[in-house]
Amino acid sequence: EKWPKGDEKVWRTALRGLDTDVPSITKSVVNHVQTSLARQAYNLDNLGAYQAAALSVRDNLILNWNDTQMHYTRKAPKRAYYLSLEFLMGRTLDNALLNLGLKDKYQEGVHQLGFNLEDILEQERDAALGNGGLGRLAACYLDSSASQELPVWGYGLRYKYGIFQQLIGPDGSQLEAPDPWLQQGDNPWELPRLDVTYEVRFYGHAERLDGMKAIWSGGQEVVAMAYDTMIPGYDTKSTNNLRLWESKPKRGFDLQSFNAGDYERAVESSNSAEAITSVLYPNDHTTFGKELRLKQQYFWTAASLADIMRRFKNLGKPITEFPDYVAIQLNDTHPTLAIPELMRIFIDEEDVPWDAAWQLVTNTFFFTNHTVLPEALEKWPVPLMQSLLPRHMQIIFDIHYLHVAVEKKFPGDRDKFARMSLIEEGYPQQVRMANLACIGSRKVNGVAELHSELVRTTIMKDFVDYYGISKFANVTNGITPRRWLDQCNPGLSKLISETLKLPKAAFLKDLFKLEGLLKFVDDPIFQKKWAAIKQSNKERLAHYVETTLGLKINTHAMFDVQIKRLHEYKRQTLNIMGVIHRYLTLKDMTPEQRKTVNPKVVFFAGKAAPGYYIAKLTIRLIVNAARIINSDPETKDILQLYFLPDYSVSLAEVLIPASDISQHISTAGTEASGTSNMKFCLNGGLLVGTVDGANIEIAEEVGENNVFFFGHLTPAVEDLRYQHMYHAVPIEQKCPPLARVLNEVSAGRFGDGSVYEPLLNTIRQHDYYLLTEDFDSYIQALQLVDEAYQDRTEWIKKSIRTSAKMGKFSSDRAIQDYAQEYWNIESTKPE
Ligand code: GL9
Repeated sequence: EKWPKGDEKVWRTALRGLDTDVPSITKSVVNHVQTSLARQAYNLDNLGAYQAAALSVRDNLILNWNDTQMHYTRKAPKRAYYLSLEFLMGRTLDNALLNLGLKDKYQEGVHQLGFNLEDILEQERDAALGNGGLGRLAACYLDSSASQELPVWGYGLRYKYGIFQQLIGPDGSQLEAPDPWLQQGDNPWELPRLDVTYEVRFYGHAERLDGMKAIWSGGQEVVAMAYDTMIPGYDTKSTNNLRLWESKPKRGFDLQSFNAGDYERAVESSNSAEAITSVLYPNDHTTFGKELRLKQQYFWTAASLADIMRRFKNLGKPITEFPDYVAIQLNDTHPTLAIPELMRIFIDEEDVPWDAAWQLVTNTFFFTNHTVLPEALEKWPVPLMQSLLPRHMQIIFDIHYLHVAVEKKFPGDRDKFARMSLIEEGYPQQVRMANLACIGSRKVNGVAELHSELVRTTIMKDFVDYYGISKFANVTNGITPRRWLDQCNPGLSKLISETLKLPKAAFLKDLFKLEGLLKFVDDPIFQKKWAAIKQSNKERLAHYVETTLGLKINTHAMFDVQIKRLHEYKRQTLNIMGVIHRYLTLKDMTPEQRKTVNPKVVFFAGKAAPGYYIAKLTIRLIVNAARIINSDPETKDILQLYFLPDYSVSLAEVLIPASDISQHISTAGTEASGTSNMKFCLNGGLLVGTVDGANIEIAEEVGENNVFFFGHLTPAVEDLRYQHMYHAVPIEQKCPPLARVLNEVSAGRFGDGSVYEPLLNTIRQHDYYLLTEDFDSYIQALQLVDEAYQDRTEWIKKSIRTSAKMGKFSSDRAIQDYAQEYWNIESTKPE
């Protein structure tokens, strides 16, 4: 058949693509107002303007996306797939404009139409399909993959409700409201793929056939439907895909029960299918063993693997070449069921013998661990798995027996064998997902040097003995400099570009180029410009706080920021106790003494898991302490305290560029990496922190004299905890200043003290996170921060040096590492 059909000349003109001059942009926006939105062009609000601009930008993305995907199909390179239950994307429009290089033109275009681009951008709701660092890391990695023209797709779930909206109640407690992020009308950034669907089975029975094969049948089937989100690369046409699955009932109604007159049951089964992708679980670092969560995990891995398998089969290659075309990264243990699922496909559907199938599987998967906290290690009860996924439970037992071979390598070491087992004994028995992920993957990595070392020496120690060290490596996390410098801090990005005499793309694609700034550290004019940008970012934050909370902030004070999920190990309690200590110290001073004190504003933001009682009490204490401190006429000019509700990616984009100092103060050995620490430094903020996670590598880059370190080191933590358990010294002796703070809280200085007893007792009693051990050195470190800030020129130099040395922490570097050392994939781009 002739191609194209019809008149070739007509086709060629029609296919010319989109013009991106300003008149074409305004025309496209107005067209979308009139057609896609069916609205009156002369009577448009900011929301309408946002929607039309988004649709217009999307047209560009779709064309690039089509070309990129077509190119991948034709060229058939090896591809990598990033399986993550969380993608914390934030807003898209600004990022898409910057990556396409169209921001200035859209700014001009919408201006001509009577709108302000900044106001339009504010209309977009965050896509908050993640809890924190792990989900935001996935988002940064997608940006870096596309920007480096790597054939990488993300796979996740399209939750109807993202992370809950946080409200603060009248008594200062966190309240949770649902986040119906899709209810703004259409989400312009996703393409529903009515034709990309797979059936996913639950329950039923698995019948063993000859050999290792089985037939899994019966039970309940639901449908997974794909929604595609375009991921534009920066300064390239390459546009990758994030495919999110939505669950739907197999048929609108179960006709059989409908016919039987059981209308209610018919509707019920349709409800339960939809429930699977209805909500993101809001827990971080804890697992609850909920059946619906396991359903989410299987639903997502089964649909993703079916999709990957279909794409592989279209290549027409023998099944034995699967790992030559497919690499799959498991983001934590959440997608570990992909391992038995791929075994099931190979054995039951593709007739691959067991050993060969295991060989293929273990050459396909790579596993990243994101925490060593024991409460985060996923385990699923065997009876639950047996009922929900009977065939997978068989396969896991088969892998388990195959794995019995470990006993041969370490004969007689029954303890070691028990620790390495896939099945934890007990009532009920449980499947250990980290062990399964480890033995089913080619490589295992942690997310910062210290963390990877802890993975090797603690949770994976026995496996290191068994497989050898080379299977266990490190990839230090990174952040995308597009969003976390250019987008959130355009002033700084512009100054850097002017100073280095380089186009922005040069350092945004090669962050090591920032080192060029070191030459200007002592240049007073440059210092002044650098400081002026920080100042205007502080004013931008103050404006935000004033318009949203109605509070006035002293922008000439030092801005001290701690923003992250509320968790005992992250020690927001240490911070708030430090603030109260500062308040009490100020109160002890004479008015004259107070006049010599440099003012400081302390910001907190972050969500607590809805069931995490102690974390929620910490929020309540911060909010109520803020009410007292901010209204104390003796101190309010020199100490202010704010808890900003509903922390999000968008709020981080305002807070981070405004910070002078930020806090990363986890008990040593508990924070795997942290990634906001990198974001603060990139934007010229300094760190006060413990010797933990990526703080250590940041200090290696910028020099220890530019970081305010304090506290005990990781090797001391275990012994200290042991002492606290068995030879506890009362807090009054151990740490009198902290004891005083606790007593003031207890005595009701910040509202009914009895409310806080359970929180205070975590410190008085076992003090598992060692606040009493680190408090004194913490206060000293803050003292040094105060002193350093007095010498403003020296501070600015530190700030410039810090930012200049952030090259290593670009997610481009991290993704290159994965691409070369793990996935074995190469860059490739459409013409
Ligand atoms: C985390 C670690 O706690 C962080 O230290 C790390 O930077 C990120 C990304 O590797 O992963 N692991 C984890 O479970 N979360 C992390 O942030 N939790 C959340 O995302 C809430």
